[in-house]
Amino acid sequence: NSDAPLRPTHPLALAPVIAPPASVDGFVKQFLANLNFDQGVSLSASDANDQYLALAGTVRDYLMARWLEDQTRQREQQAKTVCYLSAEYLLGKQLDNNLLAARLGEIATEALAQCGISMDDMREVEVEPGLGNGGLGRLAACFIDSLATMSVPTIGYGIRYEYGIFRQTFVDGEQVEQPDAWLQMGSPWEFPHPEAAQTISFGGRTETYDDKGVTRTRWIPDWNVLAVPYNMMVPGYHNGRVNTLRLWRAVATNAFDLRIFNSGDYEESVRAQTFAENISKVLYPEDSTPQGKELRLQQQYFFVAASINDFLDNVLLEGFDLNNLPDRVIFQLNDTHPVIAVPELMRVLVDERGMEWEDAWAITQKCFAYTCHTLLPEALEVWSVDLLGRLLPRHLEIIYRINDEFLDEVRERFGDDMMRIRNMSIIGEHPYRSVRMAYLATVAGAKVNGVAELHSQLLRDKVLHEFAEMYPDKFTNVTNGVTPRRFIRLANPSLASLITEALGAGWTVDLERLRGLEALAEDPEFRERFAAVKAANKRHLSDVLQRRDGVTIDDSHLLDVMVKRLHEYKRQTLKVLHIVTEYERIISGTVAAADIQPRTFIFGAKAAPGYAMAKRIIHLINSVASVVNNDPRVEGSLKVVFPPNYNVTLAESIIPAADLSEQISLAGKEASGTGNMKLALNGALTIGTDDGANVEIRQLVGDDNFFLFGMTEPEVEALWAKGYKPADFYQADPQLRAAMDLIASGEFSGGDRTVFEPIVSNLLYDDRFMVLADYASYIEAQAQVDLAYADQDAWTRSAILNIARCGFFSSDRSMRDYLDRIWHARPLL
Ligand code: GPK
Repeated sequence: NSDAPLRPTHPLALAPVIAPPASVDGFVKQFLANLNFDQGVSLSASDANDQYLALAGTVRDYLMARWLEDQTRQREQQAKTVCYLSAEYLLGKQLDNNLLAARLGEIATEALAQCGISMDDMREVEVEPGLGNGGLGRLAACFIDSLATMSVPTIGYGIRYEYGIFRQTFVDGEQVEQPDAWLQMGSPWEFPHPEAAQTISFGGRTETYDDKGVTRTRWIPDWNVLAVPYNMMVPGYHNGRVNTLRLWRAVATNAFDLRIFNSGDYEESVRAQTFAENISKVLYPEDSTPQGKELRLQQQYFFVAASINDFLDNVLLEGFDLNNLPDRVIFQLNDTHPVIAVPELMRVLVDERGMEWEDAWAITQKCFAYTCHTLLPEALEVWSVDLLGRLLPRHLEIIYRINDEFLDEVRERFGDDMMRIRNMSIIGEHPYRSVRMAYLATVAGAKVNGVAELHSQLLRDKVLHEFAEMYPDKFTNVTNGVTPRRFIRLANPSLASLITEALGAGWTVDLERLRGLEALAEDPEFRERFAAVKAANKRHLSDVLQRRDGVTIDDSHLLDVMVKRLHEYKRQTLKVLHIVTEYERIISGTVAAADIQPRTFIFGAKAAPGYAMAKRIIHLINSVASVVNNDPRVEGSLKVVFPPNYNVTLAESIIPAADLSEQISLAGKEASGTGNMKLALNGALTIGTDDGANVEIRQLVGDDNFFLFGMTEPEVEALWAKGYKPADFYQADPQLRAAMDLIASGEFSGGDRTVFEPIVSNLLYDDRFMVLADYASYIEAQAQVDLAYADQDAWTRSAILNIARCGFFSSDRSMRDYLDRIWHARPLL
């Protein structure tokens, strides 16, 4: 009968999946087939972009069998899955990473050479997907790399933004943002699955109805969009595993209205489509400060609703008993952006799956955990009840009920303490009624973690202390980490070879093995080889910058690096004051240029487009750079380089070349930092405050190999309590006065005193981040840096010790901590 399934007769069709042969010949054939059949060009007619797309397709083809096998394996084993919910993944380029994971680097390079193509040209063509802002987004990318490498069944869920983080350009020293059209030339690493789209609803109202004598609630939304999944491979390193990153794209449910189109109103006919597609149009370029934009809440609900329903509908087997959900999944909330997932899971369980509220709540509380990434109060997201109720009326009701029951619990525990209840309520009343997303996440989550020891401590003691009192066991720490594959093995291949030669190859997946370098730090020959690697990395950076921006750096200079988002709490202005101080000391004749340690200062920093002070600081850095770099009096002694559009790709060239890592935030403000880890692991010495993960770096590398300065967090608090007057510090310190006066005089702004006046007066009369209070200590520590650098061999020894002792900062270790302390999931067999 014609309904009977066809039985495969070809032997190939019986194999689970097929992969091309792992040989140069096999690669050439597959590459040419992709070029001809997928790109539709012959080799002789192809351009670099065609070749890149075919190459990426070829690498994909090699990974495909493993990916498909892993999907089967995960379905069969039904093991607990980590669902990482993150609005950002700052992935960086994929080609080298995937070649490395699949051990295809040499084969592919040779195969391309046989086709007359250079791998370096292919690397140039690739555009990095900038689907994140900074540390938080890059952390998510490191985490999924580690989870794949550790064979942990994971789905990364997020948003496929059509435009990622803006491309930064400088016009007369000021930041100008350009859209990041990263998809324009094709995006070979993703697989769209329109057939697996989820419908996501918004707006409308709720109503109650009678269901066989039980009163239930349902949501009658008034508009919806389709969420189309785009899957990306997340290959583990050398372990044959490939996990999935699933990013959602918003598409209109009804493409356009043909009737209106035919009537000639073309704009109106596509209005609905434009509206829907705006949801995944662009990444919000905010870092640490949420903007209360409706579209942002739409984005958040859009991606978490799609993710949760995808997991329940498509990942779970049919007939799965939802009472067992906590054994099958943990949804990790990467900051507050995905927290609307909590009421969404409740809504699905109660309204759609008919579960009792109490049962659903017990399950929900076991399925979520929350990572907080900040200490700045203004960065804790809140949504006005007004907006939330309009966009997601049922979710607001659910949040109210969660809060009512939670506050009953608070009363039971602590009595009718109005103050406490007002402080702990998920609903805030001032300045307007709003939902405090961090509190909702804390109440709903099985665990709440900070991202470095000090940060987790301050969360317990300050930001969330009343919650910590109520639920002491909920709070834990997982110190951040970074992937050694991308940030050592790929970014710093010469260092990687040196380490492998000394210790064997195992360090890439067991970074504590770097300890073995401690003994080698005492070996003069090894130090010499390390110094040669550092110098070569500086020359490589110089080549990159020459090609990119037409600037060079001198490999005899101390390379002083400050790369991170521009934010007042990170204190790029303190770095500028140091540079201006050095400049002023030379031009005023206080020191001879010949007597100072030559330095090149490198900045990399984007400012949120709406953050006026941050943009002004960028302008100041560029202005100082242009004066310093053009003044013959300091030529050969001081240079300031600020390449535009700092991103993952540029980080991979800057970090391996760095001598000095600037981690100079005000103590108690930087949650962790991860650039600090990357730089230390590449042999830069840190100058830093006792803040974030700097504390742990210093403990590990030792005081002799770290330049500590500035107030501690308790000292910061004490100074605030006493009353901080920055102008007093200005008055008391002639060197500080000279530097500030030079900026105020218009020296760096063509004589115009108004341009940087807001920066100067902010420092003098407000200075929320206590730049002036830490200035003297910073300058003193920088003098120590100069002294230390004068002894090159001792410096090199310290650099090696930094690497040897920082194995703890592998994101593999972070993942083990999450698995042990929070997720209780296991690697797949
Ligand atoms: C923290 F709150 C935020 C944010 O919105 N974006 C962001 O990148 C960073 N972060 C912290 O500032 C860093 O200290 C931390 O290392 C990083 O998140 C990852 O945890």
